[in-house]
Amino acid sequence: MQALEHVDSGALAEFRSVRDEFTRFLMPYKFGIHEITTKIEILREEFTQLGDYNPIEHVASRLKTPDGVMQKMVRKGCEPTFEAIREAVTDIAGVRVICSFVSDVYRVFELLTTQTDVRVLEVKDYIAHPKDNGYKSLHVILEVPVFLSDGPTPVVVEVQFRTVAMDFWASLEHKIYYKYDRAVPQELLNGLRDAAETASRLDTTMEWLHTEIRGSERGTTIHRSSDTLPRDGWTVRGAVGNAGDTAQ
Ligand code: 0O2
Repeated sequence: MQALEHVDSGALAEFRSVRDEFTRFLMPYKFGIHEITTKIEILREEFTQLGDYNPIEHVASRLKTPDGVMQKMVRKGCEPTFEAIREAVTDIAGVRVICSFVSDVYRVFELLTTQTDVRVLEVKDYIAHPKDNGYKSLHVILEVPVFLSDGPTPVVVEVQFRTVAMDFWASLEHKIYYKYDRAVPQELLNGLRDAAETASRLDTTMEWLHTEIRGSERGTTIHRSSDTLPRDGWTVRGAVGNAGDTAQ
Protein backbone atom coordinates (compact mmCIF):
# COMPACT_ATOMS: atom_id res chain seq x y z
CA MET A 1 0.00 0.00 0.00
CA GLN A 2 2.91 2.36 0.88
CA ALA A 3 4.51 1.68 -2.50
CA LEU A 4 1.33 2.92 -4.22
CA GLU A 5 1.82 6.38 -2.64
CA HIS A 6 4.76 6.96 -5.00
CA VAL A 7 2.73 6.10 -8.11
CA ASP A 8 1.24 8.92 -10.17
CA SER A 9 -2.38 9.29 -9.00
CA GLY A 10 -3.72 9.71 -12.55
CA ALA A 11 -2.07 6.50 -13.71
CA LEU A 12 -3.34 4.69 -10.62
CA ALA A 13 -6.91 5.88 -11.22
CA GLU A 14 -6.71 4.72 -14.84
CA PHE A 15 -5.33 1.35 -13.76
CA ARG A 16 -8.15 0.94 -11.22
CA SER A 17 -10.72 1.88 -13.81
CA VAL A 18 -9.42 -0.80 -16.25
CA ARG A 19 -9.42 -3.35 -13.42
CA ASP A 20 -13.01 -2.47 -12.50
CA GLU A 21 -14.10 -2.63 -16.13
CA PHE A 22 -12.55 -6.11 -16.44
CA THR A 23 -14.34 -7.24 -13.29
CA ARG A 24 -17.64 -5.94 -14.71
CA PHE A 25 -16.91 -7.67 -18.03
CA LEU A 26 -16.28 -11.03 -16.33
CA MET A 27 -19.26 -10.89 -13.96
CA PRO A 28 -21.96 -12.20 -16.37
CA TYR A 29 -19.64 -15.11 -17.28
CA LYS A 30 -19.47 -16.07 -13.61
CA PHE A 31 -23.28 -16.08 -13.50
CA GLY A 32 -23.36 -18.06 -16.76
CA ILE A 33 -21.31 -20.73 -15.00
CA HIS A 34 -23.82 -20.74 -12.15
CA GLU A 35 -26.74 -21.14 -14.58
CA ILE A 36 -25.17 -24.14 -16.32
CA THR A 37 -23.84 -25.87 -13.20
CA THR A 38 -27.26 -25.43 -11.58
CA LYS A 39 -28.91 -27.09 -14.56
CA ILE A 40 -26.47 -30.00 -14.37
CA GLU A 41 -26.83 -30.30 -10.60
CA ILE A 42 -30.63 -30.37 -10.96
CA LEU A 43 -30.36 -33.25 -13.44
CA ARG A 44 -27.92 -35.00 -11.17
CA GLU A 45 -30.06 -34.60 -8.09
CA GLU A 46 -33.15 -35.71 -9.99
CA PHE A 47 -31.38 -38.93 -10.99
CA THR A 48 -30.20 -39.45 -7.41
CA GLN A 49 -33.58 -38.68 -5.78
CA LEU A 50 -35.41 -40.99 -8.14
CA GLY A 51 -33.02 -43.69 -6.96
CA ASP A 52 -32.05 -44.20 -10.57
CA TYR A 53 -28.59 -44.66 -11.98
CA ASN A 54 -26.76 -41.30 -11.98
CA PRO A 55 -24.77 -40.73 -15.18
CA ILE A 56 -22.97 -37.62 -13.84
CA GLU A 57 -19.81 -38.33 -11.86
CA HIS A 58 -18.92 -34.72 -11.09
CA VAL A 59 -18.97 -31.18 -12.43
CA ALA A 60 -16.06 -28.72 -12.52
CA SER A 61 -15.91 -25.12 -13.64
CA ARG A 62 -13.53 -22.28 -14.14
CA LEU A 63 -13.71 -18.62 -15.02
CA LYS A 64 -10.74 -17.40 -17.04
CA THR A 65 -8.59 -14.83 -15.23
CA PRO A 66 -8.08 -11.42 -16.87
CA ASP A 67 -4.57 -12.60 -17.72
CA GLY A 68 -5.91 -15.81 -19.30
CA VAL A 69 -8.46 -13.81 -21.31
CA MET A 70 -5.72 -11.48 -22.57
CA GLN A 71 -3.45 -14.40 -23.53
CA LYS A 72 -6.26 -15.93 -25.58
CA MET A 73 -7.07 -12.53 -27.10
CA VAL A 74 -3.46 -12.23 -28.30
CA ARG A 75 -3.42 -15.85 -29.54
CA LYS A 76 -6.60 -15.24 -31.53
CA GLY A 77 -5.25 -11.94 -32.85
CA CYS A 78 -8.38 -10.10 -31.81
CA GLU A 79 -8.74 -6.37 -31.08
CA PRO A 80 -8.14 -5.36 -27.44
CA THR A 81 -11.76 -4.30 -26.90
CA PHE A 82 -14.34 -6.03 -24.72
CA GLU A 83 -16.69 -6.29 -27.68
CA ALA A 84 -14.09 -8.08 -29.81
CA ILE A 85 -13.09 -10.37 -26.94
CA ARG A 86 -16.73 -11.25 -26.27
CA GLU A 87 -17.06 -12.27 -29.90
CA ALA A 88 -13.76 -14.17 -30.29
CA VAL A 89 -13.06 -15.80 -26.92
CA THR A 90 -15.78 -18.36 -26.32
CA ASP A 91 -14.34 -20.18 -23.33
CA ILE A 92 -14.16 -17.40 -20.74
CA ALA A 93 -16.79 -19.36 -18.79
CA GLY A 94 -16.01 -23.08 -18.74
CA VAL A 95 -17.97 -25.99 -17.29
CA ARG A 96 -16.76 -29.58 -17.40
CA VAL A 97 -19.18 -32.46 -16.91
CA ILE A 98 -17.59 -35.79 -16.12
CA CYS A 99 -19.78 -38.78 -16.89
CA SER A 100 -19.44 -42.46 -16.15
CA PHE A 101 -19.67 -43.82 -19.69
CA VAL A 102 -19.52 -42.59 -23.29
CA SER A 103 -23.26 -43.08 -23.82
CA ASP A 104 -23.86 -40.94 -20.68
CA VAL A 105 -21.79 -38.13 -22.23
CA TYR A 106 -24.19 -37.91 -25.18
CA ARG A 107 -27.23 -38.41 -22.96
CA VAL A 108 -26.36 -35.56 -20.57
CA PHE A 109 -25.32 -33.38 -23.52
CA GLU A 110 -28.79 -33.96 -25.02
CA LEU A 111 -30.57 -33.26 -21.71
CA LEU A 112 -28.75 -29.94 -21.32
CA THR A 113 -28.79 -28.67 -24.89
CA THR A 114 -32.48 -29.37 -25.49
CA GLN A 115 -33.52 -27.09 -22.62
CA THR A 116 -35.52 -24.21 -24.11
CA ASP A 117 -33.38 -21.37 -22.73
CA VAL A 118 -30.13 -22.91 -23.97
CA ARG A 119 -28.94 -21.98 -27.46
CA VAL A 120 -26.25 -24.15 -29.05
CA LEU A 121 -23.71 -22.12 -31.02
CA GLU A 122 -21.15 -24.79 -31.87
CA VAL A 123 -20.41 -28.45 -31.18
CA LYS A 124 -16.96 -30.05 -31.46
CA ASP A 125 -17.08 -33.82 -31.10
CA TYR A 126 -13.57 -34.92 -30.21
CA ILE A 127 -14.97 -38.31 -29.13
CA ALA A 128 -16.13 -39.21 -32.61
CA HIS A 129 -13.08 -37.40 -34.03
CA PRO A 130 -10.23 -37.43 -31.47
CA LYS A 131 -7.39 -34.93 -31.81
CA ASP A 132 -4.06 -36.22 -33.19
CA ASN A 133 -2.58 -36.31 -29.69
CA GLY A 134 -5.41 -38.62 -28.52
CA TYR A 135 -7.56 -35.95 -26.80
CA LYS A 136 -11.24 -36.92 -26.49
CA SER A 137 -14.17 -34.85 -25.21
CA LEU A 138 -17.46 -33.50 -26.45
CA HIS A 139 -17.36 -29.68 -26.51
CA VAL A 140 -20.33 -27.39 -26.89
CA ILE A 141 -20.33 -23.62 -27.00
CA LEU A 142 -23.73 -22.45 -25.83
CA GLU A 143 -25.52 -19.31 -24.88
CA VAL A 144 -27.70 -19.00 -21.79
CA PRO A 145 -29.60 -15.95 -20.49
CA VAL A 146 -28.47 -14.41 -17.22
CA PHE A 147 -31.03 -12.14 -15.57
CA LEU A 148 -29.26 -9.02 -14.31
CA SER A 149 -30.89 -5.93 -12.74
CA ASP A 150 -31.14 -4.26 -16.16
CA GLY A 151 -32.62 -7.29 -17.89
CA PRO A 152 -31.55 -10.57 -19.48
CA THR A 153 -28.00 -10.83 -20.86
CA PRO A 154 -27.05 -13.73 -23.13
CA VAL A 155 -23.81 -15.31 -21.93
CA VAL A 156 -21.56 -17.71 -23.82
CA VAL A 157 -20.34 -20.77 -21.89
CA GLU A 158 -18.14 -23.62 -23.09
CA VAL A 159 -19.22 -27.00 -21.73
CA GLN A 160 -16.92 -30.00 -22.03
CA PHE A 161 -18.42 -33.46 -21.53
CA ARG A 162 -16.10 -36.42 -21.03
CA THR A 163 -15.78 -39.74 -19.25
CA VAL A 164 -13.66 -40.31 -16.14
CA ALA A 165 -11.03 -42.08 -18.29
CA MET A 166 -10.92 -39.20 -20.81
CA ASP A 167 -10.62 -36.72 -17.94
CA PHE A 168 -7.79 -38.67 -16.32
CA TRP A 169 -5.89 -38.67 -19.62
CA ALA A 170 -6.56 -34.98 -20.37
CA SER A 171 -5.43 -33.78 -16.96
CA LEU A 172 -2.14 -35.69 -17.22
CA GLU A 173 -1.59 -34.50 -20.79
CA HIS A 174 -2.25 -30.92 -19.61
CA LYS A 175 0.37 -31.27 -16.86
CA ILE A 176 2.96 -32.73 -19.25
CA TYR A 177 2.26 -30.04 -21.85
CA TYR A 178 2.91 -27.28 -19.32
CA LYS A 179 5.87 -28.99 -17.65
CA TYR A 180 7.69 -29.12 -21.00
CA ASP A 181 6.40 -25.70 -22.01
CA ARG A 182 4.65 -27.23 -25.04
CA ALA A 183 7.89 -28.87 -26.36
CA VAL A 184 7.00 -32.40 -25.21
CA PRO A 185 9.62 -35.10 -26.05
CA GLN A 186 8.47 -37.53 -28.77
CA GLU A 187 8.73 -40.48 -26.38
CA LEU A 188 6.16 -38.91 -24.06
CA LEU A 189 3.91 -37.97 -26.98
CA ASN A 190 3.95 -41.62 -28.08
CA GLY A 191 3.22 -42.70 -24.51
CA LEU A 192 0.27 -40.30 -24.35
CA ARG A 193 -1.16 -41.65 -27.60
CA ASP A 194 -0.85 -45.22 -26.26
CA ALA A 195 -2.49 -44.17 -23.00
CA ALA A 196 -5.35 -42.53 -24.93
CA GLU A 197 -5.99 -45.83 -26.73
CA THR A 198 -5.88 -47.72 -23.43
CA ALA A 199 -8.32 -45.23 -21.88
CA SER A 200 -10.62 -45.65 -24.87
CA ARG A 201 -10.55 -49.45 -24.54
CA LEU A 202 -11.24 -49.10 -20.81
CA ASP A 203 -14.30 -46.95 -21.59
CA THR A 204 -15.60 -49.57 -24.02
CA THR A 205 -15.05 -52.47 -21.61
CA MET A 206 -16.45 -50.66 -18.57
CA GLU A 207 -19.57 -49.67 -20.50
CA TRP A 208 -20.05 -53.26 -21.64
CA LEU A 209 -19.65 -54.53 -18.05
CA HIS A 210 -22.05 -51.87 -16.81
CA THR A 211 -24.65 -52.85 -19.38
CA GLU A 212 -24.30 -56.49 -18.34
CA ILE A 213 -24.74 -55.60 -14.64
CA ARG A 214 -27.72 -53.34 -15.36
CA GLY A 215 -29.31 -56.12 -17.33
CA SER A 216 -29.13 -58.50 -14.38
CA GLU A 217 -29.87 -55.94 -11.64
CA ARG A 218 -32.90 -54.04 -12.98
CA GLY A 219 -34.40 -51.87 -10.28
CA THR A 220 -31.36 -51.72 -8.02
CA THR A 221 -29.50 -48.45 -7.56
CA ILE A 222 -25.84 -48.32 -8.49
CA HIS A 223 -23.95 -45.90 -6.25
CA ARG A 224 -20.61 -44.59 -7.37
CA SER A 225 -18.13 -42.19 -5.83
CA SER A 226 -17.84 -38.55 -6.87
CA ASP A 227 -14.72 -37.67 -4.92
CA THR A 228 -12.33 -37.20 -7.83
CA LEU A 229 -9.91 -34.40 -6.98
CA PRO A 230 -9.83 -31.09 -8.88
CA ARG A 231 -7.03 -30.71 -11.41
CA ASP A 232 -5.51 -28.03 -13.67
CA GLY A 233 -7.24 -25.07 -12.06
CA TRP A 234 -10.82 -26.35 -12.41
CA THR A 235 -12.98 -26.45 -9.29
CA VAL A 236 -14.95 -29.64 -8.80
CA ARG A 237 -18.56 -29.48 -7.65
CA GLY A 238 -19.45 -32.64 -5.79
CA ALA A 239 -22.67 -31.24 -4.37
CA VAL A 240 -25.20 -28.56 -5.17
CA GLY A 241 -24.18 -25.05 -4.17
CA ASN A 242 -20.37 -24.87 -4.33
CA ALA A 243 -19.29 -21.63 -5.95
CA GLY A 244 -16.52 -19.21 -6.81
CA ASP A 245 -14.02 -20.50 -9.31
CA THR A 246 -11.21 -18.64 -10.96
CA ALA A 247 -8.33 -19.99 -12.98
CA GLN A 248 -6.54 -19.35 -16.23
P1 0O2 B 1 -8.04 -24.41 -20.16
O1 0O2 B 1 -6.95 -24.44 -19.16
O2 0O2 B 1 -8.92 -25.59 -20.04
O3 0O2 B 1 -8.80 -23.14 -20.18
P2 0O2 B 1 -10.27 -21.99 -28.84
O4 0O2 B 1 -8.89 -21.50 -28.53
O5 0O2 B 1 -10.97 -22.50 -27.62
O6 0O2 B 1 -11.12 -21.07 -29.57
P3 0O2 B 1 -9.68 -24.53 -29.76
O7 0O2 B 1 -8.35 -24.79 -29.15
O8 0O2 B 1 -9.94 -25.14 -31.11
O9 0O2 B 1 -10.00 -23.04 -29.91
O10 0O2 B 1 -10.82 -24.96 -28.78
P4 0O2 B 1 -11.13 -26.41 -28.29
O11 0O2 B 1 -10.52 -27.42 -29.17
O12 0O2 B 1 -12.60 -26.44 -28.11
O13 0O2 B 1 -10.35 -26.47 -26.91
C1 0O2 B 1 -10.63 -25.62 -25.87
C2 0O2 B 1 -10.38 -26.28 -24.53
O14 0O2 B 1 -10.49 -27.72 -24.64
C3 0O2 B 1 -8.99 -26.07 -23.98
O15 0O2 B 1 -8.99 -24.86 -23.30
C4 0O2 B 1 -8.83 -27.28 -23.05
O16 0O2 B 1 -9.57 -27.11 -21.85
C5 0O2 B 1 -9.49 -28.38 -23.84
N1 0O2 B 1 -8.57 -29.01 -24.76
C6 0O2 B 1 -8.56 -28.93 -26.10
N2 0O2 B 1 -7.59 -29.66 -26.63
C7 0O2 B 1 -6.95 -30.25 -25.61
C8 0O2 B 1 -5.84 -31.17 -25.54
O17 0O2 B 1 -5.26 -31.58 -26.53
N3 0O2 B 1 -5.47 -31.57 -24.30
C9 0O2 B 1 -6.09 -31.14 -23.16
N4 0O2 B 1 -5.64 -31.60 -21.99
N5 0O2 B 1 -7.13 -30.26 -23.19
C10 0O2 B 1 -7.56 -29.84 -24.41
P5 0O2 B 1 -7.66 -24.06 -22.97
O18 0O2 B 1 -7.98 -22.62 -22.99
O19 0O2 B 1 -6.57 -24.51 -23.91
O20 0O2 B 1 -7.26 -24.53 -21.55
